[in-house]
Amino acid sequence: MSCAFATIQSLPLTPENHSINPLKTSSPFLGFTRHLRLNPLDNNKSPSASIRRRQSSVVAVSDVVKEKKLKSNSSLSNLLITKEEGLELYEDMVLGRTFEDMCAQMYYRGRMFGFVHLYNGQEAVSTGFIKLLRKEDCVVSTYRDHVHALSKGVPARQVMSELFGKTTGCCRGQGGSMHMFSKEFNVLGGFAFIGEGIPVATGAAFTSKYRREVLKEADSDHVTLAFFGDGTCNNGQFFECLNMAALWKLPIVFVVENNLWAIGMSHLRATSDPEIWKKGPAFGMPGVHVDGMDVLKVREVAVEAVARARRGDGPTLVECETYRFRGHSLADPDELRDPAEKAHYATRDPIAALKNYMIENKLVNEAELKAIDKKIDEVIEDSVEFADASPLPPRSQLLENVFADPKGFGIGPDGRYRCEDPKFTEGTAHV
Ligand SMILES: Cc1ncc(C[n+]2csc(CCOP(=O)(O)OP(=O)(O)O)c2C)c(N)n1
Ligand SMILES: [Mg+2]
Repeated sequence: MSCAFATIQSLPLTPENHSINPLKTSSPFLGFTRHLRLNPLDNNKSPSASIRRRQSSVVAVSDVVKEKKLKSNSSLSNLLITKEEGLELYEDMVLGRTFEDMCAQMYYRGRMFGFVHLYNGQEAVSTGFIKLLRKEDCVVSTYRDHVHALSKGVPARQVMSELFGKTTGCCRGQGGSMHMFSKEFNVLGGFAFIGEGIPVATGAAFTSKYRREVLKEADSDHVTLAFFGDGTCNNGQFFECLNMAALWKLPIVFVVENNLWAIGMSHLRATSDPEIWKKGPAFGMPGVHVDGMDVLKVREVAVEAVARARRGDGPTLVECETYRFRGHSLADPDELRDPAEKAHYATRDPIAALKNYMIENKLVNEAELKAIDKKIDEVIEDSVEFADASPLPPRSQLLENVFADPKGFGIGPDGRYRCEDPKFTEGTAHV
């Protein structure tokens, strides 16, 4: 696998090899990509039709397994994971999915406020990457951040309480859905502005390197993962940070969760070259495309990308092709995406795929997985009860950590909090 990374990195960038196809490398997991021949301006080819055409080249777990079995007569010696690893991945994905389903219920019952963006369908990315990390490693997320925080170890109680705006939340109820933060677990946010987290992650990676090389702290080998979406890759911060990270060989992995949509804008219509992974080699770092609906493949790529960062070899850009099973946020009726496209990805549910893999390979039985489902149901129920019973922050906490002059901002000329005015949020964008 490392050989595939080395191949990508060491090639000189010429027009001939600019479009490197890592499928030709030695690993079936690393960097396979489609040769997109899409013209976003061609009206005869709708984005969704193009997406459907691409699916033929997406490799499923079962294909990889078949391939491995062909190479070896021993079916058990060549499994992609151990039973313990499989159970850990399964439990983490079920935790993410069940948590988000509960969020939807609580949101529609008016228990949480503001915008809530769910992660259903994308679990293989969070689990495949974050479960490989150590506690000291950092994760930087977006507004779709609950599941990243959970995978990193932030207890469900703290995340749910944060969503309920309670003092027991991981930000004492001051952050809400889009701003998960945990000093203890090194979750550096939750960011509502797209691309805003990428420089923060780059700074965290710089800190690790500075500590090791300048302050001579030999144990400072922390890795930072920056998660962000396909739409965000058209923002300037993305390019600036790729440049800095490559220039300074920072211990960071840029993880693009390409769910094909930025709110209602198709990735294929918005991006001049939709193959995001290619931007890695353009900056002198490996760029990898992976099937983000397949936790085992994501993990295989993540193992190498994280190890590369930890041993001081620098950053990697990983594009995970995935799909969100719900609308952009819980306020989005999700009427723009083609039902056929949604149905297609529903058949590629990453949790069902891992479950089938483990059962087909006799790593686990149904009863063992059901026991995990039940345990997680209890964890989520408990998180809701805990959040419900927790106190609301005092009003005096409202302006804590607000650095702008509260007069005119939080407090009006009459000395009252502006948020008490029923018209306070009038005119605010609803996305
Ligand atoms: C700087 C900035 N510009 C615009 C927005 C409005 N906005 C909210 S979500 C979003 C789309 C982001 O899409 P993507 O990066 O693909 O992430 P996804 O929602 O698909 O996870 C936009 C443009 C924003 N939050 N921040
Ligand atoms: Mg997107």
